Amino acid sequence: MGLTATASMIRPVEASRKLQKRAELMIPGGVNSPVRAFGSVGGDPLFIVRGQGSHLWDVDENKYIDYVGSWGPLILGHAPPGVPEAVATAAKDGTSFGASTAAEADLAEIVISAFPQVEKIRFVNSGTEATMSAIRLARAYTGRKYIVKFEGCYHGHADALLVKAGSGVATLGIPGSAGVPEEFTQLTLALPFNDTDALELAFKKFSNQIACVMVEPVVGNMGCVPPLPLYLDALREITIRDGSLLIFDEVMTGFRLAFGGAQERYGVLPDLTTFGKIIGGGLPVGAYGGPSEIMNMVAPLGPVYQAGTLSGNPLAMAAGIATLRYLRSHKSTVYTGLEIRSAQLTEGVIAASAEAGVPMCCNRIGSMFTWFFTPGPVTDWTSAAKCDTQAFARFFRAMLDRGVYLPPSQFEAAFLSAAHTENDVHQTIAAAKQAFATMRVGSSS
Ligand code: HOZ
Repeated sequence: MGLTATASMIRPVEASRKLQKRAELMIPGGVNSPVRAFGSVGGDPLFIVRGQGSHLWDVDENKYIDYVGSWGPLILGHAPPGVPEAVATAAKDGTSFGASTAAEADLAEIVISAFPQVEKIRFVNSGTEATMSAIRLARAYTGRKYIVKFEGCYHGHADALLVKAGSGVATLGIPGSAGVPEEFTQLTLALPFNDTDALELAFKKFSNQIACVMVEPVVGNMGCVPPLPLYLDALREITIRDGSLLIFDEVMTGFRLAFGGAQERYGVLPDLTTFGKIIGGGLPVGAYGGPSEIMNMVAPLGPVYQAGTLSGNPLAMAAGIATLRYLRSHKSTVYTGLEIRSAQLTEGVIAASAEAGVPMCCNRIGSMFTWFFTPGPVTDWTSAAKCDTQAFARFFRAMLDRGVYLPPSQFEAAFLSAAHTENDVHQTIAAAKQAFATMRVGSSS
């Protein structure tokens, strides 16, 4: 039941293991982002050689049905027709200029057309950059210092946001990060998600001092946790009442839950929106946007400084344009298909868990979901933290051995893409049935 790296009985892992050992000599933990190290699930981190459609192949020639999708952006699957070609065409003309190209306005036009509240947008290189810039802007616009975030939400690794964070921070079970002076987080108020009373209280105590409330409208970073009915409406109402800005971090949900993101799906419009890698078709991109009145405060028009040599780089713009144009012209079929297959998949696995007597629940919104190893319900970080993470680890490894790649943490959302077929869904449910059979009490697989 331990999490040590024992060789899989079912699939070869030698080549991945060898590469991991080599990487560990030069890169902390052998990885360039902590959750890739499989620390909470055990076993050998995968070294990927190729992705196509719904599948990944590793260096040991194992093939997996992929439900990570590069942590969300690959809504069309790996290397979908048109996207690699668009990147290759752009690359032939040069990879980066540190100067403007027409593609930036082309991508801006598509994002703005999908998000009515976004009149202007600034491209950056990651979700982390997007969220920290949006907060700087909110503070400048309101002239206030405090920010509100929610326990279990993760908005990248900027100092002020590493407070009771989800994702890798929750996975590692640490409260924040060393190297962040206490003074840097004193202006961050971390409240329980889905708790309107807690928010009311905070606004009472810090009336006219809170610059913004930043939230993942559907949380993906403590696993998938949707807002309770009318919760987002309450956030909207309370922030308007106090003159604070509401920021939706749609790094995961933008273009994923609907073409217009969670704000379209729930009908609640924030002041600012942050975006991530999906708008770059999986290449390194982030963005933040909102009404001109607020965005015009960003340099060079206004006093809020934010910059980046690679921001709006032509390769990422090309991949983003190709991805979003495809999504826009196939909207109804893509999102309907994602809904149907994701429901089949999640319900099939939960039925199998019930049959096997494994206490579990599932949260799903559209093609974003998590199987939690707790009877549930999971509505916030307190309930998510009740999960049996050891059971999740055993399930994760058993699924991997059967050719299914899930996020290597209980506290990350899984994603289905438009490339996943009914056959993938059936295979995954069959794998889950076998995985549950290996998880009987006392089993060490
Ligand atoms: N930001 C990603 C979603 N939680 C996790 C990926 C990573 O930290 O590498």
